[in-house]
Amino acid sequence: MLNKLLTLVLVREPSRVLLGLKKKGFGEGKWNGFGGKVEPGETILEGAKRELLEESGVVSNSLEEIGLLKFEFVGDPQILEVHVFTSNTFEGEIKESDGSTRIFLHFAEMRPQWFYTDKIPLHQMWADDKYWFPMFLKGSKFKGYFLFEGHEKIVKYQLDEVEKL
Ligand code: 6U4
Ligand code: NA
Ligand code: NA
Repeated sequence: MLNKLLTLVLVREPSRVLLGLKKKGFGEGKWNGFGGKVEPGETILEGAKRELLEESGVVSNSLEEIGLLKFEFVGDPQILEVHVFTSNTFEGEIKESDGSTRIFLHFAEMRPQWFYTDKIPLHQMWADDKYWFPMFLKGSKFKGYFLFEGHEKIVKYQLDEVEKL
């Protein structure tokens, strides 16, 4: 069976990372980067750029691929292949939560918010993030495999810092 291709984009400044609270669907209730399924006819990079715009409101022309993560769930033959990108520039306005946009944001899939790099909400993120986020924060590239039982428990994993993906 073919892997399911997904993207994940982490916009960052030197001391902050932009995350979104997922309000519905896969990963509901968790903070994460922006991303989603790669659609037929688009490249993985195009998919990353599109999902970033749809979910956060900003455009990045400097996405750099920094991670490749494979996820398997006990009892499910499908492997999720998540291509992780980062960007340290963007254009446009982040759809952040303030009075004027609250009604609109009520219907949005993600609620964006900046987090200082020493205050990443790992306890409200996917369980694998605590392993690879430190690698991302220090500027390393990484490749990993995680086997989940349900959506919270990691049964086994392998994770390596790499020079090249
Ligand atoms: P639709 O069906 O359009 O609402 P779409 O936005 O295309 O969904 P979605 O939201 O299902 O796709 O994508 C899942 C997102 O979650 C992607 O950005 C990848 C990310 N993701 C999935 N498993 C993850 C995990 N274990 N750890 C992590 N991010 C994960 O940090
Ligand atoms: Na998504
Ligand atoms: Na999508």
